[in-house]
Order: sequence, then C-alpha cells, then structure tokens
Amino acid sequence: MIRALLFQVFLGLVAADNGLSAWVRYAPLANSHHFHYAIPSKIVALNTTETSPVYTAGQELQDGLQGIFGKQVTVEHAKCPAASSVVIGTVDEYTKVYGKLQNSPELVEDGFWLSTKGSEVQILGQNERAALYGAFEYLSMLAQGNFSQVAYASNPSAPIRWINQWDNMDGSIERGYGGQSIFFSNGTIVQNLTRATEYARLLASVGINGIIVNNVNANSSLLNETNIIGLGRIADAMRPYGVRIGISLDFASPMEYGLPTFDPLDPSVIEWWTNKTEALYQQVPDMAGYLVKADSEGQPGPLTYNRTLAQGGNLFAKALQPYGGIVMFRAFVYNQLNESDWRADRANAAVDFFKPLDGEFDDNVVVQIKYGPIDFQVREPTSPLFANLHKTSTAIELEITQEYLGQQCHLVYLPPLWKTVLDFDLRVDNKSSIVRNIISGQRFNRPLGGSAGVANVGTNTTWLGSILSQSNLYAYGRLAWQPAQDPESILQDWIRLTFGLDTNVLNAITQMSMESWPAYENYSGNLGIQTLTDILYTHYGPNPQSQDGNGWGQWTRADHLTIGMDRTVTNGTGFSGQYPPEVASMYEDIATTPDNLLLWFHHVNYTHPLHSGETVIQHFYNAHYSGALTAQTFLQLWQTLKGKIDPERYEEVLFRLTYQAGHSIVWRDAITNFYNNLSGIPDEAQRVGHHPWRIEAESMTLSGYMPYAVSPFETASNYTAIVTTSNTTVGTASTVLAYPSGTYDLAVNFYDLYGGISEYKIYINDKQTAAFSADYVDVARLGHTPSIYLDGHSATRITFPGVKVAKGDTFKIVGTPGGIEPAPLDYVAFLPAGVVD
Ligand code: GCV
Repeated sequence: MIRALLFQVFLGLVAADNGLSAWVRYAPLANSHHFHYAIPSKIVALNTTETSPVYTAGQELQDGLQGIFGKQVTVEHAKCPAASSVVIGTVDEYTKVYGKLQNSPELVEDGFWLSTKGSEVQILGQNERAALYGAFEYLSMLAQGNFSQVAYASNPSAPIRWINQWDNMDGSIERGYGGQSIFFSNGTIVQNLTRATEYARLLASVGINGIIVNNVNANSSLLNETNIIGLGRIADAMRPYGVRIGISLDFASPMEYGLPTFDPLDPSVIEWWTNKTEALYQQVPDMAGYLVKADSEGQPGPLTYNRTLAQGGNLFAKALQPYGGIVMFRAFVYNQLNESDWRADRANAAVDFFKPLDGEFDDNVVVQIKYGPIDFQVREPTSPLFANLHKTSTAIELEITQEYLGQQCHLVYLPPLWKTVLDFDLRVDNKSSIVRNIISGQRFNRPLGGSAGVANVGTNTTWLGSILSQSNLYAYGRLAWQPAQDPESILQDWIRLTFGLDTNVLNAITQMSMESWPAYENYSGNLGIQTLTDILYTHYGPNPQSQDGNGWGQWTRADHLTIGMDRTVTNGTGFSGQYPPEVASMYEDIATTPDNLLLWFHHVNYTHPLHSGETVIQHFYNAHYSGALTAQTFLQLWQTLKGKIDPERYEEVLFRLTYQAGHSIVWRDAITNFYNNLSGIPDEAQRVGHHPWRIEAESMTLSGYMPYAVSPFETASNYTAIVTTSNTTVGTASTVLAYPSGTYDLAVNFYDLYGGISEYKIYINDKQTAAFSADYVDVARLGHTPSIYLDGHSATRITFPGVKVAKGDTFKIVGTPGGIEPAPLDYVAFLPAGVVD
C-alpha cells in the first residue's frame, strides 16, 4: 500500500508527460497535501444520457478523484439523497428530485453553483454545460490542494466565449504552429475525431462554449453534402463537453455552387443560404452560428454588389434566426493604401466602415473586433470601434496563436497584453466605458457579446506547439469567463495544474511568464511601432523595412531623420479623432501620449526626448538590449527546475528557451543595426556594432566556403555570412584564437533553412569539440513558419557551454550542406561567464 502510494507521488512529479492532457491532468497530489480532506465517497450525476455534459461531468469527477487522491468513487444516477457525495446536475433537475434549494443562487446562462462542505458537494448548473463547468472548477481546486469550504455562484460575464480555428480543408492551418488540423484532411472531415473530443474537454474546463472549426478564409467545399455530414460528426464529438460548433463562410458560395450571383439581396441567394442553413441544422441541431470575413484581404463580400456590410451580415442572420444561431461578422475590413498619401491609414478602416452601420445589423449579429486597429501587434491602442457601436453587439477578437509574437518559439504570456485592451476605459460620453463592460453587453445594454480567441491548435501533443504556450489558451478561457481577473493569479492556477505544487516551479514559471511579453516587446518593436517582423513573408523574425513601401498599411514611415505614424487630427491621418473626446485629446497631444504608444500616434525625430528622458533612438537601443538580456534569464530560471519537472517536458521547454535566448539576440542585433544604419546615430553605450567576443565567419580562412551578403542586411552580423561554394561542397572556416586562455560558452550563429539539413563539426586544434545539425525547421522541432532564405527567420544560435581554449589554439568549423541549405554560418562568439554578445 505504502509502496503504491509512494509510486503515485513519484508519478505525479516526474512521470513522462507529452502535454496532451495539458492542465486537466488529475496528477496525484502528494499525500501530505490532502490528509485532512474527507474525500466524497459517491458521485450522483442527475442525468443518464451519455451525451449529456452532466453525464460527462460524472465521469470527469470520477477520473479526477481517482487521479488526484487514488480513490475509486462510483457514479450513480439514482435520485436519492446521498451522504458524503458530490451531487451534480442542473438546478431544475435538482429541484425536481430534492425540492427547492434553500438559497436559490442567481444564475445566468452557463452559470453554476458550487458548494463544498467537507465531503458533501453540490454542483448545480443553470444548464447542463454549466454543471460541467462547476465540476471542472471543483476538480481544479482539489488538484491545487485547495480544500476550503466554499459556497458561491459563478456566472460568465458574456454569453459568447468562442474559439476560432483557422483550419483549411486540406488539413493545413493558417498561422498554426502545432501541426496539422485535428478536424480536416484532404478536403474533408477526418475519420477519427478523438482529438476533437479531447479538445472540447480542454475548452470546457475553462468555460468555452463554442468553436468555429474552419478558417475565416473559408472554402465553400465545406458546404457540400459529405462535409455537412462530417460537421455533424464533429458536433457529436464535442457535444458531451457542451462545446457547440459553428463554421466560417465563403460569401461567394452560392456562385461556386452554380448560381449566377452572390448578391445578398437576390432572392435566389437568400433561398440558397436558407436551404443550406436548414441542411446544416439537420446535421448539427445545436449549431452555434456563422463567422464571416467579408470584403477583406481578397475575400468576397457584399460590397461587390454595392450592398452594405450590414446587408451582408443580415443575410446570414435571417437564415440563422429560426434556429437561434448567431452571426459573428468580422470588423477586419480594409483596403490597400498608398503610403505616399500622408493621411491614408489602415487603422481608420474599421470605424470608417462600421460606424455608419450602427443600428443596421439584426439582433443576432455580433461584430467581432480585433483588439487593436491593425492586426495583433505586440502593442496597439484599443480599437476605437468598441466606442463607436452603441446599437450593435460586439465581441473582442484575441489571438492565442502567436502569429506576430514568436509563433510559440518565444515564450510570450499574452494576458497582460490583452488586459491593456480589456481594461481600457474609452470614456464614451465621459462615462466609464471599459472594454470588458462593452463586450459583455452591459455598457450599451446589448443582449449579446463576448470574445473570440484564435487558437489554431493542431495534432501536436502540446496542442499549440509548445507546452508553455498552453497558458495562453487556459487564460483566454478564464478571461472570457471573467475578464476582470488578474493574469498572474490565472497563470499560477495554470502552473499548479500543469506542473504541480512545488513553489520553486511556481515562482520560476511565474517570473518568466510575467516578464515575457515586456521582454518580447522590448526586443521586437517598442514605443508603439508594432512588431517589426517581416509582414510580407513569415510574420516571424525581424525585417523592419518590410513594413513600409507597400499597400498593407502597417507603416512606420521611418527615414534617416524621423519615424512613426502621425495619426493626429491636426496634422495626420485623423485616427486619434475616432476615440471619444477624453481619449482623443490624450492621444492627439504628444505631451500626454504614453511613451509606449508614441510612435503609433506621432511622427518624430529619432532624437525626440521621451517622458522617460531617453531619446527615441537610445530607447530603441536600450530596450532591445534589455529585452534580449531578460530572455537569457528565462533559460537560467528554467535550468533551476531540473529534476522538479518530468524529463520530457523539461527537455522540450529547455530546447525552446535555449532557442529563444539565441533568437532574441538575432532580433536585438537586427533592429538596433537597422536603425543605427538608417539614422547614423551611435549607441551612447557603444554596444551596437561592437562585438568584442565575436569572430565573423567571413573573416576566417575559408576553403569551400565563400562570403554571402545577407538580405535583409541587418540579419547578419557585419551584414555578411558564409555559405558553401556549392550544395555538394564541404566548407571549412578556420582561425587562430586570440582570446585569453580559459573556459567559454561557445555560441555559433547559423541559418536553419527549410529544405535541407546541414551538418556542422567544430574542432579545436583538430580535436572535435562539438557537432550539430541544422534540423530545427525541417523536422518541425520548432514549428514556426520556416524560411528558405538566409534572413531573420532562419537565423539561429546554438551554444556549447564550458569550452576550454588557450590563446593561439586553432578553431575550425566544417560545414556539410544538405538539400538547398549551404551550411550557412554567420559568426561564432567565445563568451566568458556572464557575457551576452
Ligand atoms: C486568416 C492577418 C493574418 C491572416 C489572417 C487575417 C485575418 O492578416 O496574417 O493570416 O487570415 O489576419 O485575421 O483574417
């Protein structure tokens, strides 16, 4: 018995875990954590239908008590009162069986009542899925060793708490970094939907009640007969967890199925959508609704026929209305613009398009608004559209998948960023108008509202591509339920549920996660200039120049003297005037604009002094150095957890944090070099362009290697790398070391291209000291969008600690190309303890 218990405790700490059960693991609690707790001896689930969330809740409770305490508890559906039991069901069912509750809790849709008195537990939902939410809440308490007596009602702040997946019918996922689709493959719905059910379980555990399963860049083939039947199967797979499915629509579908038009006012089009909707509801009787991206980024829409976006949205609203379905109509509508027009601004588009339509949308339409006016950047001001729709229901769109924020290869805990918007007070009519109270429907007295989180999970066992990024999915659900919650305390629940109760683990992951967004902002794009990534290619590594000189409108307007978008009314694009007066005047005036949004609203000299006293350019330099330095500490913090986390997850995270530490230096150097080169203004601290511990590859003696001018130039140290002279030639680069004799960390900066795996061997005095393969992207170890070029996406660093060298030793690196990858090498650095270069 004792051995069995010890074994379980041991399992809880170090058993291999591939991430699949995420935060709903029911890992055994160490005995000391629960010896005072009277574990319930029975579960009474007031429903016998196996597809009912109440039935599911009974099973979850059973699994949870078994996993957490090692206690087998039976589930009964008998309707007799039972001592020492967990009773779970809807309030209505409970009342039928046991009579009226003494103090009836006030519950809104999806709300639940949870009461624990020792082993007597009551979990009652306003509806069936709500009871399941209550069960997850109870199990989350137990799994965290929290046995306090509670009695409270928990109500969601808004009815719409949805996920959006950008899954394509061929099984790929747009901006997904966790593998292929769990729903689609080869143009149809996959046979095995086990992962869909497991996904529904994760979502229900944090109160998410709906999911759009396909990409907003939709494909009309989803609406063929076979696929509609397949959608029925997805819905069946997710229903036991109370997650309703919905779909994205291609506005032009009627034409693709043979009609001569897709004009939303044409009777044949209306009839076509009515019939399609009916066919869908036959297979998915509880379908949540539709999501529509219209007239945006090449997607068709009502503007083709000079109809308004509201007429487009209402077409679907009317078809859905008999079934209680909802249309989520995206406000992400904009046109290509010309940068030579000083007043042109993509940020203006949403208000320009939608404000005049306020009041014209049917009641079951919700306008889904990205948090900022551009596109999920590392920092944006709150979208002013939230302040401009008073007679229309709205929802916020957040991006859980880290498209512009490191694609799950950089740790970035997103809720502190989301909170800058959720907690922002737009001061409509000079009254409190906090975004979270607008999307809940409360501020403008709207019946609908809520949130949509773009998750893009895939078949990877970590769901999103990395274990630490699961905190973003978890926290999204928690904030969708109650957006006023504190990101740090949500994070800590997630850490305990995912990694156990060790305080060292809790403190280390809390620290690195809470510092991660500020660090990423520091080394990617500060002062409101946006994520300075390559907006035309992968959205991953640095490429500031790609922002300007094209029609996409994510401009920085940087030249050799000045930088930033003038969005004032007085002299710029007029964007600041889209806010209510109190907020507008704050942003209109450079003196009251916060530093972190200065370049979003104003066009200034690089020498402009910030409120902090630094100049803009010196802030760029300092922030990038400080951000990259912080990223190095994540790795050190994680290393203190060795042995406290199971090896599988420890190694997976270690690999990623090591990569991030290196890639943050790529970011730092690229951005600081770019603006140093453009402005000609030196770094006061003399760091930019000075790298005393580096040896440039092109300065070594080369054989079979040749210098290569990298583009963009700033993504190579000294603008130059080396590549082998052909794709079959083995290259050698060697040099005599002039460093003082000692022990160093050897950093090697190379490029990992998609389309080949090069091999590298390192020798000191002809003795092989290290070797590595450039296999991070080809075997999808990282999962970010790869690149086939030498650039800021492929630039990578690997570090070998504790390399002993003596002055005068010969260093040699031998590169063997693979596929299209010519064993590219940028530089090596011999780093004494504590030096980052
Ligand atoms: C699904 C950005 C992304 C696109 C995405 C689009 C949208 O432009 O890069 O991948 O398309 O936003 O949100 O519709």
